[in-house]
Amino acid sequence: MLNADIPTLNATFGITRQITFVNGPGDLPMVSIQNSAAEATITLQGAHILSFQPHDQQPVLWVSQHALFEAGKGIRGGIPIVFPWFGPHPTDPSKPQHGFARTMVWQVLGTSAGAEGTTQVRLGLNDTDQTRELWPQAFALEYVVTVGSTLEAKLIVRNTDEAAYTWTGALHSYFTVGDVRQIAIRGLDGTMYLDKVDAMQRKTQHGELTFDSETDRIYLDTDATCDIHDPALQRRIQVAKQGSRSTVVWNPWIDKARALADFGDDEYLGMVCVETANAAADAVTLAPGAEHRLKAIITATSDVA
Ligand code: TA6
Repeated sequence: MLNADIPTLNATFGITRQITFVNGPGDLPMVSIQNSAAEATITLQGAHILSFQPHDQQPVLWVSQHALFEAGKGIRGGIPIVFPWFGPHPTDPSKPQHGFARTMVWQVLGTSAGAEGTTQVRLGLNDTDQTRELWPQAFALEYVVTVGSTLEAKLIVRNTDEAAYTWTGALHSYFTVGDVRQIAIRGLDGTMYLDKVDAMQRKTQHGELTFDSETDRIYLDTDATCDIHDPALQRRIQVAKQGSRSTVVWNPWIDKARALADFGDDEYLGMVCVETANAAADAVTLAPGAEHRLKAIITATSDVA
């Protein structure tokens, strides 16, 4: 069914003590999920996971204090969905950066209480006149979010068109860290990357990744799990993935943070993006009727070894 008002969404898809539909920040309709393991919220605009917090952890996802919660605007933080192009549009700079999936209103397809106390929400987005103006292809997106002690986010892209097409995208995950200057990301040693802050030069990662300046990299041809080691918060966030050949790592550092209206000047210290992506040379081509599954599996543990 097409999205209705909050009472109708609750009557149709609510689950007692697990799933409630509410007006979230900026009055954007939002799914609020609670179960024995964790809490999470997802706005219907953008199918945007805003928060995920296991009961024994600090918030796993980061959202800026300056984030905009407005119809048609991207939200700075959480997990924006990037589709059908990653970064600027390849030929038309007037089109929105990172595509349109993050700013469209998604439909609720279903909710369920799963095994082992998990809770699942399924959201969908199909092409419309509005999307076809930006990108002429026909598609059906389904986003399956499973909340338990681990957060699983699976984006299924189905080509419902009559011809093959190619897309890029990402689950553009923003993570909370204690102090980005102290963290280390492990899992990318030996991986080639495009360095966006150095004219897209191709470079190779040596050892773990640490941060002392603006960092914006597309690691290519990697299906590795990444671990964010965070001594300040004394925890490790593991980002495992499926159907993803790229991992994007981003921290805007000082100057870029200041230049972004929806990003506090000092907030770069408390976040890092580790994105489950298919970008640049890892673009996905789908035959008519074919589908692709892009999945992030996110687990926080109190462990800094
Ligand atoms: O994924 C990294 C990136 O593409 C950066 O280049 C940076 O600009 C960031 O995404 C945020 O993009 P946004 O359009 O949300 O401001």
